[in-house]
Amino acid sequence: MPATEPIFIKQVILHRLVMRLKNPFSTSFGTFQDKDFFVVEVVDQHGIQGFGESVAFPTPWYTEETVETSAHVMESFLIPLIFQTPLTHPDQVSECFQPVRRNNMAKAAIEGAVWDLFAKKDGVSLAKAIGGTKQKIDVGVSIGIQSSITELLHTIDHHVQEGYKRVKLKIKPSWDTQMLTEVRKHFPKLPLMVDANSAYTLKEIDHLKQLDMFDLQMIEQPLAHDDFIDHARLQSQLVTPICLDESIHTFSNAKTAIALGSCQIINIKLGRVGGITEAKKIHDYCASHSIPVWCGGMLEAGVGRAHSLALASLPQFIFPGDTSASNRYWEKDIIQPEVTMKNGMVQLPEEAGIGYPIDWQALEKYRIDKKVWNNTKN
Ligand code: OSB
Ligand code: MG
Repeated sequence: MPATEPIFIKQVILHRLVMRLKNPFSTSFGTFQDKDFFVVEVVDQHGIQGFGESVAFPTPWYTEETVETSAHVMESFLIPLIFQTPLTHPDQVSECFQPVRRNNMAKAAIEGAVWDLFAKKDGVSLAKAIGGTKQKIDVGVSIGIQSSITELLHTIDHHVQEGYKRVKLKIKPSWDTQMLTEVRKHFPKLPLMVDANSAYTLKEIDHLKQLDMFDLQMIEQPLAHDDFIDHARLQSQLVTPICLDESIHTFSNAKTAIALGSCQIINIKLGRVGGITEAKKIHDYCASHSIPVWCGGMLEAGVGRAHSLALASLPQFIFPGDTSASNRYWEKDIIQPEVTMKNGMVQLPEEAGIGYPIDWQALEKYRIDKKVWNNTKN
Protein backbone atom coordinates (compact mmCIF):
# COMPACT_ATOMS: atom_id res chain seq x y z
CA MET A 1 0.00 0.00 0.00
CA PRO A 2 1.59 3.33 -0.99
CA ALA A 3 2.29 5.48 2.07
CA THR A 4 0.36 8.39 0.60
CA GLU A 5 -2.89 6.51 0.01
CA PRO A 6 -5.46 8.13 2.29
CA ILE A 7 -7.42 6.13 4.82
CA PHE A 8 -11.19 6.21 4.64
CA ILE A 9 -13.14 5.22 7.68
CA LYS A 10 -15.72 2.85 6.21
CA GLN A 11 -17.42 1.73 9.38
CA VAL A 12 -17.84 2.88 12.98
CA ILE A 13 -19.22 0.54 15.63
CA LEU A 14 -20.27 1.83 19.04
CA HIS A 15 -20.18 -0.94 21.65
CA ARG A 16 -21.94 0.26 24.80
CA LEU A 17 -20.71 -1.51 27.93
CA VAL A 18 -21.57 -1.48 31.60
CA MET A 19 -18.86 -2.69 33.98
CA ARG A 20 -19.05 -2.75 37.77
CA LEU A 21 -15.97 -1.53 39.65
CA LYS A 22 -14.68 -3.98 42.28
CA ASN A 23 -15.04 -1.20 44.85
CA PRO A 24 -17.17 1.95 44.80
CA PHE A 25 -15.13 5.12 44.14
CA SER A 26 -15.92 8.22 46.22
CA THR A 27 -14.81 11.78 45.50
CA SER A 28 -15.85 15.14 47.01
CA PHE A 29 -18.78 14.90 44.54
CA GLY A 30 -20.22 11.52 45.43
CA THR A 31 -19.88 7.79 44.95
CA PHE A 32 -19.62 5.89 41.71
CA GLN A 33 -19.58 2.17 40.93
CA ASP A 34 -21.09 1.33 37.55
CA LYS A 35 -19.01 2.39 34.58
CA ASP A 36 -21.21 2.97 31.51
CA PHE A 37 -19.21 3.82 28.38
CA PHE A 38 -18.49 3.13 24.71
CA VAL A 39 -15.78 1.16 23.03
CA VAL A 40 -15.47 2.82 19.63
CA GLU A 41 -14.36 0.55 16.78
CA VAL A 42 -13.33 2.14 13.46
CA VAL A 43 -12.62 0.15 10.30
CA ASP A 44 -10.85 1.42 7.17
CA GLN A 45 -11.20 0.44 3.48
CA HIS A 46 -8.73 -2.44 3.98
CA GLY A 47 -10.51 -3.84 7.00
CA ILE A 48 -7.92 -2.58 9.52
CA GLN A 49 -9.55 -1.86 12.89
CA GLY A 50 -8.81 0.70 15.59
CA PHE A 51 -10.25 1.00 19.08
CA GLY A 52 -11.01 3.93 21.37
CA GLU A 53 -12.92 4.36 24.64
CA SER A 54 -15.24 7.09 25.85
CA VAL A 55 -14.77 8.39 29.39
CA ALA A 56 -17.85 10.54 30.06
CA PHE A 57 -19.76 9.48 33.18
CA PRO A 58 -23.55 8.97 33.45
CA THR A 59 -23.86 12.38 35.19
CA PRO A 60 -22.06 15.63 34.28
CA TRP A 61 -20.21 16.04 37.60
CA TYR A 62 -16.66 16.03 36.23
CA THR A 63 -17.23 17.92 32.98
CA GLU A 64 -20.47 18.86 31.23
CA GLU A 65 -20.42 15.67 29.13
CA THR A 66 -22.39 12.51 29.92
CA VAL A 67 -22.66 9.05 28.36
CA GLU A 68 -25.79 10.22 26.53
CA THR A 69 -24.34 13.51 25.26
CA SER A 70 -21.26 11.73 23.97
CA ALA A 71 -23.48 9.22 22.14
CA HIS A 72 -25.49 12.06 20.60
CA VAL A 73 -22.43 14.05 19.55
CA MET A 74 -20.63 11.03 18.09
CA GLU A 75 -23.70 9.80 16.19
CA SER A 76 -25.06 13.10 14.91
CA PHE A 77 -21.87 15.06 14.25
CA LEU A 78 -18.52 13.32 14.66
CA ILE A 79 -19.19 10.10 12.75
CA PRO A 80 -20.56 12.05 9.72
CA LEU A 81 -17.45 14.30 9.83
CA ILE A 82 -15.01 11.39 9.99
CA PHE A 83 -16.84 9.64 7.12
CA GLN A 84 -16.30 12.59 4.79
CA THR A 85 -12.61 13.15 5.59
CA PRO A 86 -9.81 11.27 3.79
CA LEU A 87 -7.03 10.82 6.34
CA THR A 88 -3.30 10.73 5.76
CA HIS A 89 -2.41 11.41 9.41
CA PRO A 90 -4.39 11.01 12.66
CA ASP A 91 -3.78 14.69 13.51
CA GLN A 92 -6.42 15.41 10.85
CA VAL A 93 -9.13 13.90 13.05
CA SER A 94 -9.22 16.72 15.60
CA GLU A 95 -8.94 19.16 12.69
CA CYS A 96 -12.01 17.70 10.97
CA PHE A 97 -13.88 17.89 14.33
CA GLN A 98 -13.38 21.65 14.52
CA PRO A 99 -16.99 22.47 13.48
CA VAL A 100 -18.00 20.89 16.82
CA ARG A 101 -17.23 22.97 19.89
CA ARG A 102 -15.98 21.18 23.03
CA ASN A 103 -17.47 17.71 23.63
CA ASN A 104 -13.89 16.62 24.08
CA MET A 105 -14.66 13.18 25.50
CA ALA A 106 -16.77 12.25 22.49
CA LYS A 107 -14.01 13.52 20.17
CA ALA A 108 -11.22 11.72 22.04
CA ALA A 109 -13.02 8.34 21.85
CA ILE A 110 -13.11 8.43 18.03
CA GLU A 111 -9.74 10.16 17.61
CA GLY A 112 -8.08 7.52 19.79
CA ALA A 113 -9.57 4.73 17.67
CA VAL A 114 -8.14 6.34 14.51
CA TRP A 115 -4.68 6.70 16.11
CA ASP A 116 -4.79 3.00 16.98
CA LEU A 117 -5.81 2.16 13.40
CA PHE A 118 -2.93 4.19 11.93
CA ALA A 119 -0.39 2.65 14.31
CA LYS A 120 -1.65 -0.83 13.37
CA LYS A 121 -1.47 0.02 9.66
CA ASP A 122 2.11 1.23 10.11
CA GLY A 123 3.04 -1.77 12.28
CA VAL A 124 4.22 0.34 15.24
CA SER A 125 3.10 0.63 18.83
CA LEU A 126 0.85 3.58 19.63
CA ALA A 127 3.52 4.86 22.02
CA LYS A 128 6.05 4.90 19.18
CA ALA A 129 3.55 6.42 16.75
CA ILE A 130 3.07 9.45 19.02
CA GLY A 131 6.80 9.88 19.71
CA GLY A 132 6.98 8.15 23.08
CA THR A 133 10.40 7.50 24.55
CA LYS A 134 9.71 5.27 27.56
CA GLN A 135 9.18 1.51 27.77
CA LYS A 136 8.04 1.48 31.38
CA ILE A 137 5.43 3.79 32.85
CA ASP A 138 5.48 4.76 36.53
CA VAL A 139 2.01 4.38 37.98
CA GLY A 140 0.42 5.21 41.29
CA VAL A 141 -3.01 4.57 42.68
CA SER A 142 -5.88 7.01 43.31
CA ILE A 143 -7.80 6.14 46.47
CA GLY A 144 -11.33 7.45 46.96
CA ILE A 145 -12.73 8.84 50.19
CA GLN A 146 -13.18 5.91 52.61
CA SER A 147 -15.72 5.35 55.35
CA SER A 148 -13.10 5.49 58.09
CA ILE A 149 -9.43 6.26 58.62
CA THR A 150 -8.80 2.65 59.68
CA GLU A 151 -10.19 1.46 56.38
CA LEU A 152 -8.12 4.02 54.50
CA LEU A 153 -4.88 2.95 56.22
CA HIS A 154 -5.69 -0.64 55.37
CA THR A 155 -6.36 0.24 51.70
CA ILE A 156 -3.11 2.23 51.43
CA ASP A 157 -1.16 -0.60 53.00
CA HIS A 158 -2.69 -3.08 50.54
CA HIS A 159 -1.63 -0.98 47.53
CA VAL A 160 1.85 -0.33 48.93
CA GLN A 161 2.26 -4.10 49.39
CA GLU A 162 1.21 -4.58 45.77
CA GLY A 163 4.09 -2.32 44.72
CA TYR A 164 2.47 1.03 43.97
CA LYS A 165 5.01 3.74 44.69
CA ARG A 166 2.75 6.78 44.85
CA VAL A 167 -0.63 7.20 46.45
CA LYS A 168 -3.19 9.88 45.63
CA LEU A 169 -5.88 10.53 48.20
CA LYS A 170 -9.18 12.21 47.46
CA ILE A 171 -9.91 15.03 49.91
CA LYS A 172 -12.76 17.33 50.92
CA PRO A 173 -13.09 19.82 53.82
CA SER A 174 -14.22 17.14 56.30
CA TRP A 175 -11.62 14.60 55.09
CA ASP A 176 -8.24 16.29 54.88
CA THR A 177 -5.86 17.48 57.64
CA GLN A 178 -6.92 15.01 60.32
CA MET A 179 -6.91 12.14 57.83
CA LEU A 180 -3.49 13.19 56.46
CA THR A 181 -2.02 13.42 59.97
CA GLU A 182 -2.95 9.77 60.53
CA VAL A 183 -1.69 8.70 57.11
CA ARG A 184 1.65 10.44 57.65
CA LYS A 185 1.98 8.79 61.07
CA HIS A 186 1.77 5.38 59.43
CA PHE A 187 3.47 6.17 56.09
CA PRO A 188 5.99 8.94 56.82
CA LYS A 189 8.00 8.52 53.60
CA LEU A 190 5.34 7.41 51.09
CA PRO A 191 5.12 9.66 47.99
CA LEU A 192 1.70 11.15 48.55
CA MET A 193 -0.57 13.65 46.82
CA VAL A 194 -4.17 14.79 47.23
CA ASP A 195 -7.02 15.60 44.84
CA ALA A 196 -9.91 17.84 45.93
CA ASN A 197 -11.98 17.82 42.73
CA SER A 198 -12.80 21.51 43.38
CA ALA A 199 -14.04 21.01 46.94
CA TYR A 200 -12.60 24.30 48.30
CA THR A 201 -12.78 28.06 47.76
CA LEU A 202 -10.19 30.73 48.37
CA LYS A 203 -12.05 31.66 51.57
CA GLU A 204 -10.49 28.52 53.04
CA ILE A 205 -6.96 29.65 52.23
CA ASP A 206 -5.74 29.42 55.84
CA HIS A 207 -7.02 25.88 56.06
CA LEU A 208 -5.49 24.96 52.68
CA LYS A 209 -2.11 26.35 53.79
CA GLN A 210 -2.01 23.63 56.45
CA LEU A 211 -1.66 21.08 53.65
CA ASP A 212 1.96 22.27 53.31
CA MET A 213 2.72 20.31 56.50
CA PHE A 214 2.25 16.91 54.89
CA ASP A 215 5.07 16.85 52.34
CA LEU A 216 2.70 16.29 49.41
CA GLN A 217 3.95 15.94 45.84
CA MET A 218 1.08 18.19 44.78
CA ILE A 219 -2.48 19.29 45.47
CA GLU A 220 -4.75 18.55 42.54
CA GLN A 221 -7.61 20.90 41.60
CA PRO A 222 -8.35 22.46 45.01
CA LEU A 223 -10.55 25.26 43.61
CA ALA A 224 -13.25 25.75 40.99
CA HIS A 225 -13.25 23.73 37.78
CA ASP A 226 -13.17 26.87 35.60
CA ASP A 227 -10.84 29.03 37.66
CA PHE A 228 -7.32 30.28 36.92
CA ILE A 229 -7.09 33.46 39.00
CA ASP A 230 -7.85 32.02 42.44
CA HIS A 231 -5.58 29.05 41.82
CA ALA A 232 -2.77 31.54 41.04
CA ARG A 233 -3.50 33.41 44.29
CA LEU A 234 -3.51 30.17 46.23
CA GLN A 235 -0.31 28.91 44.56
CA SER A 236 1.48 32.12 45.56
CA GLN A 237 0.66 31.30 49.21
CA LEU A 238 1.50 27.59 49.11
CA VAL A 239 4.81 25.76 49.07
CA THR A 240 3.18 22.58 47.72
CA PRO A 241 2.73 22.65 43.92
CA ILE A 242 -0.82 22.95 42.62
CA CYS A 243 -1.73 20.57 39.79
CA LEU A 244 -4.70 21.39 37.56
CA ASP A 245 -7.07 18.69 36.29
CA GLU A 246 -10.65 19.93 35.63
CA SER A 247 -9.46 23.41 34.54
CA ILE A 248 -7.47 22.13 31.54
CA HIS A 249 -9.51 21.25 28.44
CA THR A 250 -7.35 22.81 25.74
CA PHE A 251 -3.86 23.92 24.81
CA SER A 252 -5.07 27.46 25.40
CA ASN A 253 -6.16 26.59 28.97
CA ALA A 254 -2.66 25.21 29.61
CA LYS A 255 -1.08 28.43 28.29
CA THR A 256 -3.37 30.51 30.53
CA ALA A 257 -2.59 28.43 33.62
CA ILE A 258 1.15 28.60 33.06
CA ALA A 259 1.16 32.33 32.22
CA LEU A 260 -0.83 33.17 35.35
CA GLY A 261 1.04 30.79 37.65
CA SER A 262 -2.18 28.92 38.48
CA CYS A 263 -0.29 25.65 38.81
CA GLN A 264 3.19 24.12 38.67
CA ILE A 265 2.08 20.72 37.33
CA ILE A 266 -0.61 19.62 34.85
CA ASN A 267 -2.63 16.41 34.82
CA ILE A 268 -3.37 15.45 31.20
CA LYS A 269 -6.33 13.19 30.45
CA LEU A 270 -7.05 12.27 26.85
CA GLY A 271 -10.82 12.52 27.22
CA ARG A 272 -10.75 15.91 28.88
CA VAL A 273 -8.52 17.50 26.23
CA GLY A 274 -10.16 15.90 23.17
CA GLY A 275 -7.56 13.32 22.26
CA ILE A 276 -3.93 12.56 21.50
CA THR A 277 -3.19 15.45 19.14
CA GLU A 278 -4.24 18.09 21.70
CA ALA A 279 -2.59 16.16 24.55
CA LYS A 280 0.71 16.16 22.63
CA LYS A 281 0.45 19.93 22.05
CA ILE A 282 -0.08 20.49 25.77
CA HIS A 283 2.74 18.10 26.59
CA ASP A 284 5.17 19.87 24.24
CA TYR A 285 4.23 23.31 25.56
CA CYS A 286 4.66 22.14 29.17
CA ALA A 287 8.05 20.63 28.27
CA SER A 288 9.21 23.94 26.78
CA HIS A 289 8.08 25.74 29.96
CA SER A 290 9.54 23.16 32.39
CA ILE A 291 6.09 22.24 33.71
CA PRO A 292 5.98 18.52 34.58
CA VAL A 293 2.88 16.62 33.50
CA TRP A 294 1.38 13.25 34.37
CA CYS A 295 -1.45 11.12 33.07
CA GLY A 296 -4.68 11.06 35.04
CA GLY A 297 -7.37 8.41 34.84
CA MET A 298 -11.14 8.16 34.46
CA LEU A 299 -11.52 4.63 35.85
CA GLU A 300 -11.03 3.34 32.30
CA ALA A 301 -11.46 -0.17 31.02
CA GLY A 302 -8.60 -1.72 29.09
CA VAL A 303 -8.86 0.17 25.83
CA GLY A 304 -8.80 3.61 27.44
CA ARG A 305 -6.11 2.46 29.86
CA ALA A 306 -3.91 1.32 26.96
CA HIS A 307 -4.25 4.75 25.31
CA SER A 308 -3.32 6.54 28.55
CA LEU A 309 -0.26 4.34 29.03
CA ALA A 310 0.93 5.07 25.48
CA LEU A 311 0.48 8.80 26.09
CA ALA A 312 2.50 8.60 29.29
CA SER A 313 5.50 7.31 27.30
CA LEU A 314 6.18 10.92 26.21
CA PRO A 315 9.20 12.36 28.03
CA GLN A 316 7.56 15.21 29.99
CA PHE A 317 5.30 12.72 31.84
CA ILE A 318 7.51 13.06 34.88
CA PHE A 319 5.20 12.14 37.77
CA PRO A 320 3.58 8.68 38.06
CA GLY A 321 0.12 8.40 36.49
CA ASP A 322 -3.21 7.22 37.91
CA THR A 323 -3.30 4.44 35.30
CA SER A 324 -3.09 1.51 37.71
CA ALA A 325 -3.32 -2.15 36.68
CA SER A 326 -6.61 -3.62 35.40
CA ASN A 327 -7.10 -5.68 38.56
CA ARG A 328 -7.24 -2.53 40.72
CA TYR A 329 -10.62 -1.82 39.05
CA TRP A 330 -12.12 -4.91 37.40
CA GLU A 331 -12.77 -8.58 38.08
CA LYS A 332 -12.12 -9.11 34.36
CA ASP A 333 -10.97 -6.40 31.95
CA ILE A 334 -11.93 -6.26 28.25
CA ILE A 335 -8.36 -6.77 27.02
CA GLN A 336 -6.18 -9.89 26.99
CA PRO A 337 -3.56 -9.72 28.46
CA GLU A 338 -4.74 -7.23 31.06
CA VAL A 339 -2.62 -4.28 32.21
CA THR A 340 -0.31 -5.47 34.97
CA MET A 341 2.01 -3.57 37.31
CA LYS A 342 5.34 -4.65 38.76
CA ASN A 343 7.40 -2.54 41.17
CA GLY A 344 5.16 0.45 40.52
CA MET A 345 5.62 0.26 36.75
CA VAL A 346 3.66 -0.93 33.74
CA GLN A 347 5.72 -2.37 30.90
CA LEU A 348 4.42 -1.04 27.57
CA PRO A 349 3.49 -3.64 24.96
CA GLU A 350 5.50 -3.75 21.74
CA GLU A 351 2.72 -4.98 19.44
CA ALA A 352 1.28 -2.59 16.85
CA GLY A 353 -1.36 -0.10 17.98
CA ILE A 354 -2.54 -0.02 21.59
CA GLY A 355 -0.90 -3.43 21.96
CA TYR A 356 -3.60 -5.01 24.11
CA PRO A 357 -5.97 -7.16 22.01
CA ILE A 358 -9.68 -7.00 22.80
CA ASP A 359 -11.04 -9.94 24.77
CA TRP A 360 -14.25 -10.28 22.74
CA GLN A 361 -15.79 -12.77 25.11
CA ALA A 362 -15.40 -10.31 28.01
CA LEU A 363 -16.52 -7.34 25.92
CA GLU A 364 -19.66 -9.13 24.79
CA LYS A 365 -20.44 -10.14 28.35
CA TYR A 366 -20.50 -6.47 29.40
CA ARG A 367 -22.16 -5.15 26.22
CA ILE A 368 -25.67 -3.71 26.52
CA ASP A 369 -25.94 -2.24 23.01
CA LYS A 370 -24.17 -2.26 19.65
CA LYS A 371 -24.74 0.22 16.82
CA VAL A 372 -23.09 0.07 13.41
CA TRP A 373 -22.62 2.99 10.98
CA ASN A 374 -21.54 2.34 7.41
CA ASN A 375 -19.92 4.96 5.20
CA THR A 376 -21.91 4.79 1.97
CA LYS A 377 -20.31 7.84 0.26
CA ASN A 378 -16.55 7.32 0.57
O1 OSB B 1 -10.16 13.66 39.48
O2 OSB B 1 -8.59 12.45 38.78
C1 OSB B 1 -9.78 12.60 39.04
C2 OSB B 1 -11.67 9.30 38.64
C3 OSB B 1 -12.80 9.74 38.01
C4 OSB B 1 -12.93 11.08 37.74
C5 OSB B 1 -11.96 11.98 38.11
C6 OSB B 1 -10.81 11.54 38.74
C7 OSB B 1 -10.68 10.17 39.04
C8 OSB B 1 -9.54 9.59 39.75
C9 OSB B 1 -9.27 8.13 39.54
O3 OSB B 1 -8.86 10.20 40.53
C10 OSB B 1 -8.27 7.88 38.48
C11 OSB B 1 -8.23 6.43 38.06
O4 OSB B 1 -7.83 5.59 38.86
O5 OSB B 1 -8.61 6.14 36.91
MG1 MG C 1 -8.44 14.89 39.54
